[in-house]
Amino acid sequence: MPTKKRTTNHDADPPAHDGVGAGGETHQRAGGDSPVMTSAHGVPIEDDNNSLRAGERGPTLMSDHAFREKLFHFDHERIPERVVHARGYGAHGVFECHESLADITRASIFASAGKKTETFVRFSTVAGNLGSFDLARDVRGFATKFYTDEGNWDLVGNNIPVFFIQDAVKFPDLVHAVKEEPDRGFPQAQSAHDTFWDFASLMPESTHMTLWQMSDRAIPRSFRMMEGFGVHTFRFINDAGDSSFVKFHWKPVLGMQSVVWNEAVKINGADPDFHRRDLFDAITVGDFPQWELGVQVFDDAFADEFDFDVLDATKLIPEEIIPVRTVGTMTLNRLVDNVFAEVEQVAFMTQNVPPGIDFSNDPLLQGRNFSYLDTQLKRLGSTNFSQLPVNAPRCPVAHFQRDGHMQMSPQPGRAAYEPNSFSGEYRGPREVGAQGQQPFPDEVEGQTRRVRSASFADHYSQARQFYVSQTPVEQEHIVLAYTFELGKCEIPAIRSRMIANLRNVDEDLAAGVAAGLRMPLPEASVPAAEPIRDLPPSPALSILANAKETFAGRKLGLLVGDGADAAAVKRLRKAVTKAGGICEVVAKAVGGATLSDDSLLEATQAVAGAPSVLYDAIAVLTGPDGGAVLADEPAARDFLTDAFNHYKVIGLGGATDALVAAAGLSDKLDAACLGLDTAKDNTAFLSRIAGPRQWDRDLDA
Ligand code: HDE
Repeated sequence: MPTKKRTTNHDADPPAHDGVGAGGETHQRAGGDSPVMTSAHGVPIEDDNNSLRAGERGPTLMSDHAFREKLFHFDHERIPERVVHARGYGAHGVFECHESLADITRASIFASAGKKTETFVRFSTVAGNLGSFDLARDVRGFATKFYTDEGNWDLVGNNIPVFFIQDAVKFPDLVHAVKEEPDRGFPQAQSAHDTFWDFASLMPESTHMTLWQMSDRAIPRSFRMMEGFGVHTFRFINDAGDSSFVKFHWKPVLGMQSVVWNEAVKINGADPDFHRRDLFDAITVGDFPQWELGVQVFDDAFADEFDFDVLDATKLIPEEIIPVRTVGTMTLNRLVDNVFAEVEQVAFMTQNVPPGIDFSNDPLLQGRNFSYLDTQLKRLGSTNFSQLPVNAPRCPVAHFQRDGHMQMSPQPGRAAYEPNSFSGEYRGPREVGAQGQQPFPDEVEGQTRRVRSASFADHYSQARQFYVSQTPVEQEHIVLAYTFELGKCEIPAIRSRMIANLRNVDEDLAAGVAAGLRMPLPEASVPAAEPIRDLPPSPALSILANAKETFAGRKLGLLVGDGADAAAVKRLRKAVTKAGGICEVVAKAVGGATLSDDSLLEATQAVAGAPSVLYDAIAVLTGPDGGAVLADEPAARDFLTDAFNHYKVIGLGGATDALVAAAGLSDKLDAACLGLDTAKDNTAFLSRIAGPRQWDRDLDA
């Protein structure tokens, strides 16, 4: 992997700030490379350090327009944050189509193999506010804007293929339940509190989604290592007007990885920006994240015979029944220039679909199609938000919509209406019939009623299928997660009601949670529909069963003590880089460590600021002196103990005994604690870190 650094253009030794204004000649250049500072209206600024005063120590004057403009703009810098998915991070990219899908969709993005379309992606957590932390146990948003040549397509998905509710009318309730409790303003960015589980336990349709949310899917290692899903059933429509149903999937090329809960809790303290930093760093060094776009395409006949309603967003279609066909690759290859302008102002809307893609009658999707347009006006304050660079289509835009706040376009033409009898430049655009976006001519029948179809009623069978598709380690994590979250509920009846629902999913799961909480097992709740008990496991649903043997895109924390063997350090760093990973040097002080050959190895992090939770695996290399020094350093001891408790692979080279003993691990080292003294050790270590964590490690020993 390249190890290019992002240019900082940093002046290491700028002139000291003396509070005296620039003054003097300012018309073209202020000095060096700096352009002249101006007001928002282009007037050069005389002095950006002192406001205009009447007398040297007198009052500030209203006539200081430059000062007033600066404060005025600052006072209005904030816009309302998103009501959900407030905390996010994004990047630009490109989607490349692998094969023509013209037989099933007329969407131009899928017209031919090799066709490229610009994209912008925003990843997010759901519940937390803009300033919350990245490793919340939460669903991740995975929203993609494709700037197609027939208009924008926004695939506004999540990293979990199902949702909490079936009807959009319950969305405000769900969000109010999961957000901070209104009478106290906490807890922030988490579902581990009474109101969320009160709602979830009273809404059995959310059970399947809570299984996913309590699984390791909700604590991903990286945005780059999680799947994405369009969730709803959509429609493809081809040139002949034929339609098929389609579900969209994103599969990360690096494979899926998650962290463990105790690690997530600590990452939030050590680096609340863990996920955004990870994306930033990867793109900066040219290790561009990639996902394959996949589709599950099916027809009405399948929809009619499937055990569940394909319009129900609390259900998925197992890949073993309808395989995911890979149709293209997205590569994120460009960071934003300005987070506010792009990540905050990007406006995703489910209703943005180009010709060839259409909606199904999923009641959740139908509700979203109202909500997203509405919310953008609230957030961005003008109907012209579509003109912001990140939102603007890359294809021509022509209509008779006019004016409004912040109109950027000097729209030409005399007639701003249709029909008109002008010609040429005055005439304006006209609709194009067959070329335009045509709704699928769906047959609609039945009475106008507020009703939930009986075909949506089985809330437990797929929840159970998800659970039985997990490896034992993953099942244990789910039990622990429910136990943790329900343990944060103060009201025992809420815990009990949730466990009563879980009994309809899996008796061992319910019993495990009840035991974890030290509560009696309640009676099972009465399901709305008798669950289908015998759905077969779907292996595609497990993260661990599908893990890739690779260290690519991951990070080794190399703790180096004074006197460490210079050759061993060099060998390890080279091998990790060759494997596509990053080797970050950590030392007692950020200034670095002195190696056996007396060279100074600079560190990226001091160990006190770089706990091992920031790394996928760790290694310690030290000489006799350094080992003892590190043993005296609490953060160095925790570095080792935490890595061990998080089942990580550990490499130990040189005189590490004192540190290992101080970390309390002398008698515990197991098969995933490997030596690092020889080239052969190095190879074995590299191959081991490409594999899974040491899940069967005995933490009680
Ligand atoms: Fe959203 N959702 N949502 N949602 N959603 C928003 O739009 C909404 C749902 C998702 O990075 C809001 O611009 C309703 C499902 C993502 O900018 C809002 C319903 C899925 C993002 C909104 C849902 C999502 C949002 C808030 C129930 C996965 C972040 C700010 C019917 C398929 C997009 C905004 C970004 C954002 C409404 C349910 C994904 C209020 C009414 C299901 C990834 O419009």
